[in-house]
Amino acid sequence: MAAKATFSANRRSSRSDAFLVLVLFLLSIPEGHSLEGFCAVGGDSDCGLSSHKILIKGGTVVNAHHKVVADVYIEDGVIVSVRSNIRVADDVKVIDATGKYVMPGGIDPHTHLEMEFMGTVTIDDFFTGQAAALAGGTTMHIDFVIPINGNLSAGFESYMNKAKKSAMDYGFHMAITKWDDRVSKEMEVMVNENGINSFKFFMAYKGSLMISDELLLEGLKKCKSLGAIAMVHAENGDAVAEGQKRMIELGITGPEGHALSRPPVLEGEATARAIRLANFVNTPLYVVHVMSVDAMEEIAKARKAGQRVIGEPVVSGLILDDSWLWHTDFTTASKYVMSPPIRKSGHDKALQAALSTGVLQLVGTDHCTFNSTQKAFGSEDFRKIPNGVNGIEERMHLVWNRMVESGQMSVTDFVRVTSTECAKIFNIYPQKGAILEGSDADIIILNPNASFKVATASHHSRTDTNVYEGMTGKGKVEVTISQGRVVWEDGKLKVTPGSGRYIRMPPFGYRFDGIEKADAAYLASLNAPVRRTKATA
Ligand code: URQ
Ligand code: ZN
Ligand code: ZN
Repeated sequence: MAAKATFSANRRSSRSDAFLVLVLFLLSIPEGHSLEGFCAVGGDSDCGLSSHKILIKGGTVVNAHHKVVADVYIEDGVIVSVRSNIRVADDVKVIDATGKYVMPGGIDPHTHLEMEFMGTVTIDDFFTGQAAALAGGTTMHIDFVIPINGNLSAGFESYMNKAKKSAMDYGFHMAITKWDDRVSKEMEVMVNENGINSFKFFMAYKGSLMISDELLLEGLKKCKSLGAIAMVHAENGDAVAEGQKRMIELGITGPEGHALSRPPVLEGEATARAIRLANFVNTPLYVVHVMSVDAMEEIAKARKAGQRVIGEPVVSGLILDDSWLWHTDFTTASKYVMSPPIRKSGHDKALQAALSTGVLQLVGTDHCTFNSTQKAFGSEDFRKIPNGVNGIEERMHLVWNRMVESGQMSVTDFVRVTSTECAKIFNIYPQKGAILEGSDADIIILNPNASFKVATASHHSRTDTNVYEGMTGKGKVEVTISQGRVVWEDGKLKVTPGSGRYIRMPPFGYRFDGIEKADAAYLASLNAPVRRTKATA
């Protein structure tokens, strides 16, 4: 019921607000920043803010549960009909999808746009990051609000401002970086008034974002009471600090020191600790950016034992290995610095297998881009290299190529791990993550016979490097439809700043079903307190 109420409330976007933001945005474009390929005020009619009527004809419509050859008719940003042989009037744009897959737009559960981090700010903002996303077939993302000096409301307000230039739908998780009564009360406001249903706890980044086990326990309890998903960045931050000291003492100051200072064992330890604490509290746990076999196996063990644990691998962990960090060119090596680190060859294959067998559930990017000038802040000391890699534009292509094209995953499972599961976990399904009548018209058309190539020269992110540079593969997103409008077609992007909508995510998603019954069973099993007769002296 709650999900339904949000479903329509989320649609109450104001076109005039969007137009105002567009004008303000255009006035604020820094000199030298090219708008080529993006919409401008007074551009052609395809670029306008008006909705379209679209018929997608003859494609294979893929949902996580089913695939079928059918037509899809869209009007006013909503999917109106999914069936064969839909007939339409002449004013409807018709797209022939014969021989192609028609799938829900990707939802990236893990991004950091315009985030202040390690003394700088990620280079992609809510416009450039989303433009890149749309060109790669992702139509919604969930970004992480970072509180300002621990203040959640100030952080939320700041991110709502940053997101005014959005060109597609987005939602927010929120980080918790300190604990007191005010934070606890503000979490209630975030969930009950501001549409946030997940909180991230950093077990690493000592001295900045890292929290203690005591705080994590308080946070887990609070999340449970609010029906919010607790998320963890799982690395032992104290041990990472020790590992960094060790590397510096050994004279290892380059990017390889990053990987060597925080080995898989530290990710495995923190993952196991977070899982056990979540088990103790009996609340769902979402482990972000699972990068190692060590962490994955802890998740597998807990899930096998019946615990509600969700594991999110990211594209970099699935596709890359750490050999790049040993590259002799600093600019090349430093672009691969992220945390937890990209691991040795072998971890990638194990994570792919875990994804294809359901041990891990959905794929994010952790899109957190810094350009080569920003990465060079750490040219003398790897501890100062801003952590993060790109991926928001490449995720759909790389996952398709590595998982589906290779035969490791079905097409329906591709939809599940890139879109549907995210919508379900964060309680916005079937508004998002499905091609069903009544769902939002966020749709991609993928041609399995066309090829893609990743190149900095042609990507849409603002960054000047790409960790997937030169990669090629089969399966190309030829059309992206966002909010019922074609925004990517024939290699051209038609996006409008200010047209994106904030998607509220209600609490108590399906991962909470039955928790109270499990709690009641636990209490009944205690067989305590024991009634005793008074001890006689
Ligand atoms: O840890 C993260 O998720 C962000 C803050 C930084 N990027 C990264 O290296 N993973
Ligand atoms: Zn993290
Ligand atoms: Zn992240």
